[in-house]
Amino acid sequence: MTYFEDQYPTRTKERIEPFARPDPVVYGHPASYGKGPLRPDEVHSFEENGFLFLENFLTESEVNGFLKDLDGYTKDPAIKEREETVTEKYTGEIRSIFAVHKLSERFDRLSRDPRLLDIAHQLLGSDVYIHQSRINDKPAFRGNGFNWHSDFETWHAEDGMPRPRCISFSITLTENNDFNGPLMLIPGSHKTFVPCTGITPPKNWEESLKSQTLGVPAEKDLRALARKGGIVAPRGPAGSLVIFESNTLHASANNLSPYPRRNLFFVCNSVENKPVAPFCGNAPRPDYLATRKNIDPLRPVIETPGVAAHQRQAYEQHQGQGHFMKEPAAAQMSRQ
Ligand code: 6CS
Ligand code: FE
Repeated sequence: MTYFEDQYPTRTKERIEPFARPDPVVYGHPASYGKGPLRPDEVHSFEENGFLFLENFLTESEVNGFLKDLDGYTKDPAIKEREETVTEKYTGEIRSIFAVHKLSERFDRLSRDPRLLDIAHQLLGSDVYIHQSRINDKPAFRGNGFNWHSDFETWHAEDGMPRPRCISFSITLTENNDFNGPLMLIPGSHKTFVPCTGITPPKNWEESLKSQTLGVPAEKDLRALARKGGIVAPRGPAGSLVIFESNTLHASANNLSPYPRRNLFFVCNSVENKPVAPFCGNAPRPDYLATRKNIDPLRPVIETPGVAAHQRQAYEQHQGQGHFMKEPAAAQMSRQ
């Protein structure tokens, strides 16, 4: 049986000092960084900062299609009752809809669109699958924010994700501006793993998805990393894309503005990094939060109208050229 040593201890009683992540950010040899939709300088920027911001990634008509679906969901009582839908603690409004790629053909296609998939392959150096998808809907005037955290810290502790070989694609379905609680990131924070104190209670997600208290770094650790890297809040029109590394510290403030903030997220995890038993010791979270069943590599939907012929060719050439890195056997070590 393969065991994994816990290289990222967290959710402990006693404090553990932050440490440099032992794993790479971008997989594959730097000489092959250019093999994919991102330019080498974009790959280096992602590696350095832990995120990349691309404006106008989707066309207005594509965004309107997603918004039409989302409007339908927010008006549908059956969607609100779904286990995968998280509502706001006090207003009862929809806060997040998980497993959105399972809800509609349109979202499923986007999760397999080569414009995203090829970037995931380029950065993670392997086939990928959807670890999690969601829409975070921050309504005008009342949308609540998200506390500072590393997604990987939660996915490692509560989902058993062994290593940070995972990226999030966040697509803005509405403009993200100074006032409606845009995503804030700490550049460079992805290179440091910040263990968090506090034992994880069973079914923690029933609380944490409404208001996260566990897995929030200590203020002194946040202050130190923000002092080193600053804080950036990518703002731009609907259809923009933020690609961020699974361990990049991020948060977002409440939305007191009259402008809704609706962002779509797809999380691509390497097939070399499939979840094992949760490192916090609890039972695994539901599949809509962390895919465990039927983990098949994502294959492109290349008849997507928006995909240009050259992307299709690039994708097809990319296959079977050994660009993908297998996890070195040594990485799988005995688990205490
Ligand atoms: O627990 C999770 O998986 C979710 N929680 C946050 C705050 N970000 C990632 C993810 O949506
Ligand atoms: Fe997050």
